[in-house]
Amino acid sequence: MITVTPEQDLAAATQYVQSVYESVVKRNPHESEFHQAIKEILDSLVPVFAKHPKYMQHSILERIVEPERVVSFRVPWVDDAGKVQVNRGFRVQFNSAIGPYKGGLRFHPSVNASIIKFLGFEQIFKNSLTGQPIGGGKGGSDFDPKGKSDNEIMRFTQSFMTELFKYIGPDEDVPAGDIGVGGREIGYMFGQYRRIRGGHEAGVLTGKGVIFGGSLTRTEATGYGCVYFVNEMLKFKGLSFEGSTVVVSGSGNVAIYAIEKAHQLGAKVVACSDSGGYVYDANGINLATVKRLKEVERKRIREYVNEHPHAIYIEGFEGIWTIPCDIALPCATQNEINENAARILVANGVKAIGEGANMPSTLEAIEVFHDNHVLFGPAKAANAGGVAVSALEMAQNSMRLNWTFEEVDAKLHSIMKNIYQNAVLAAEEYGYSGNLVVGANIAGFTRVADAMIAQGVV
Ligand code: NDP
Ligand code: 2IT
Repeated sequence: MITVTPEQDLAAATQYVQSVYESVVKRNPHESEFHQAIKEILDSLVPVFAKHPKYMQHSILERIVEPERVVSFRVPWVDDAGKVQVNRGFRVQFNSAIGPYKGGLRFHPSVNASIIKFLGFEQIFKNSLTGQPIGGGKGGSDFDPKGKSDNEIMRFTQSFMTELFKYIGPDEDVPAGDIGVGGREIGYMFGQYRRIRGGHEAGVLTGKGVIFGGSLTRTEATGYGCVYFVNEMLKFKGLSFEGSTVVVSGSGNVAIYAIEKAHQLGAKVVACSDSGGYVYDANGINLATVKRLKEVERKRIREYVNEHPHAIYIEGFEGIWTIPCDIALPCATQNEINENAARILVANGVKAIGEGANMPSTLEAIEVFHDNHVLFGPAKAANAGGVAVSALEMAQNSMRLNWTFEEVDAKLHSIMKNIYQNAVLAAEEYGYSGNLVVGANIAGFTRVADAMIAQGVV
């Protein structure tokens, strides 16, 4: 009888993962963000394949890296000057093994197939981690909302939905917000969907206004959830937010509510940013000012110093990571912390990182954090609170009732604790104790993979 040693299992799994990665790169050339997201997950799954060859036998990886459907479409609209503008819209429906496709829409000039695919791929595992019945998807457009009038935003979103509505529905695919898409945009898209469909299908979008089916706490969920997650990591080491210095990048939806919760837990957040630059306020960021500037007036963060002259504004957002802090919460965009920024954070004594944004740290930066024993909460786990409460919004819509802010917040808190526990346990089970990247990827993957096996080759 031929016996297979654990080393041989590991070698076979490593080879399998490498060959799938190479074929993804070959079939999806020039999609660097997508390759990066695939590499991070695949590398951490090697021990799973070594221990459970059934996933290789069922070709789960080959299937999971290929989206179930990709839609790309023209979005024509007329600007305020009467000129016709054309943008490109996307929806990537990545995996529906455990529920309808679920994930945000991003409006940003950088949006392309690679970015939507990386986000959609990550979403599969994040959504699985929440324990809710939601599959993975993502969409968006290269439309730039900056400087557009309210009417232009409405015309664009209506045109976008006029095409997107064919592919979505409360049981098919449920979009929500992401960069450049908040309550206003969701409201206009919901209005257009309702008009075309001729029915009030509240569960088709999440992040809606509370008066037409939105969930209380959805606005706060990603930022609050990220801080709840980091709090679990800190507690494990006998640390806390109380009295700590925090740096948060971004000043959008995720950043604002991460700052709010960090302040509530007794921390001092000394900096935040937008794509133009960052503000440093040694007294602690005045959140009321940031909320008004960003949520109401839609202005630039540099305006903060006009109202708080003791604070300073520095052009260029990358420099924010040179500010000494105990806890860093990247809440702006992908790859905003590179290896060099990670080294500076470590040299300045950072103790914990919580990824509010999607894939904000490069693979090299993550390695620096792990090598230096910095507590690291990866995006899929740390920012899953937003989509988790989106699933709670879907549940409320199906039941035609509304939970209170406190009820939803309590559910969010317990979901974030569970995600932390599951990531810790999965990491331990596979011999990577304390590595939450590996733990989150494995815990998220196995649930989807088992559902795929149970449902046959589809
Ligand atoms: P917002 O549009 O509300 O805010 C984004 C913030 O990040 C803004 O301050 C923006 O500055 C800044 N930013 C965006 N792109 C860049 C860039 N290329 N370089 C530098 N700064 C940039 O988006 P959200 O807060 O919703 O999203 C932030 C991150 O969190 C994203 O990675 C998103 O995918 C992720 N996320 C969001 C969730 C949600 O529920 N909204 C859930 C989970 C993750 P400016 O205004 O100047 O562009
Ligand atoms: O990245 C994300 O998880 C989101 N942008 C939120 C998705 C959602 O469906 O609420």
